[in-house]
Amino acid sequence: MPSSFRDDVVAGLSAPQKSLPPKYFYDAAGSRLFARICRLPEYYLTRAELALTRRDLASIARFAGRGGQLIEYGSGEGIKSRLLIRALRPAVYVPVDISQEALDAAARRLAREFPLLRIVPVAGDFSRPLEIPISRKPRVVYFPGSTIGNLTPEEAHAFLAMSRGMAARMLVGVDLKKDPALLHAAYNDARGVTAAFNLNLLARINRELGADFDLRRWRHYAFYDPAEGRIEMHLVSMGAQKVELGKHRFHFAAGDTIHTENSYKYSLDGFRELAARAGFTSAKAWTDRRGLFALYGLNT
Ligand code: SAH
Ligand code: AVI
Repeated sequence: MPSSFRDDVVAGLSAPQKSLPPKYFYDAAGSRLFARICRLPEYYLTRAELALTRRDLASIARFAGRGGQLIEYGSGEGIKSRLLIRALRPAVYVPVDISQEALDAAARRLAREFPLLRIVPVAGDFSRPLEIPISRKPRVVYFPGSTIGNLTPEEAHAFLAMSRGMAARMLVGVDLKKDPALLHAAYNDARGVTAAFNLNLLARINRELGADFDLRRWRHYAFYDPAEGRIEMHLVSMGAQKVELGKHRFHFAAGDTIHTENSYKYSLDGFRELAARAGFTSAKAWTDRRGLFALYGLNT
């Protein structure tokens, strides 16, 4: 049975190391905050992926093939999608996103820009089996933005294997290992937008589930763990406090954290190995000029 937001929150806050699934960041407010993150000077990921996609668009389109079905997971605002659609001219575009608001807004914009394109949006959680309308045309799966980095390597493996069953080719955006200072800055921006994005998860739990998190008593904390190769995002309790959610009571001591997100960073070879384990026989990588980010073209 699919678990609900409430069940996931109660389960996550009941464990010894409290955690919340990052897919719940993206309500309407969270999707707007994420769109602001993408424009921050410190958040190089979006600019680097856009730059390499623009520069290598012809070769990316040759790899992906034209006129087929483009299935995009975690399409969000659809900025990169627009570039790809222009170059690939797919017959059908299937954006998949958990955020109904982001999905609707992007589909409306793209329909205006590409009036002849058949757009079939699917609102849902890509970590569970989803009904994706499959056409008989050649299919390519697009998973940009380093959203794969928010999955554990085991989940990423399962996702790649699932995609391989759906399309012979896949394009995946992957954030690369780099100077930890750059990584740290990207998740600790000076304007505090990432902090607001992180705290919005608690605000959403208050709004939708009627909990009573006092947002003034929580702090955003993000750090890079080089041994794990990941950014960890947490919310830290500023003192002993109790939070009520329906019949549940959660107690937090000063310094207790709720782990809200991992963002894995891969080496070029590390991701190639992951793709090979998931059954892709070849992996081509396009990188930006500073070597910060890679877009992989995977082939079965
Ligand atoms: N592709 C865009 C957005 C990345 S943000 C870019 O490259 O900038 C991650 C996106 O994935 C968000 O739009 C979020 O709503 C969506 N998302 C996160 N977890 C998801 C899940 N489990 N299922 C479906 N969509 C998810
Ligand atoms: C969507 N995802 C790839 C972002 C990331 O970089 O892990 C989410 C994010 N978290 C904090 N800033 C951005």
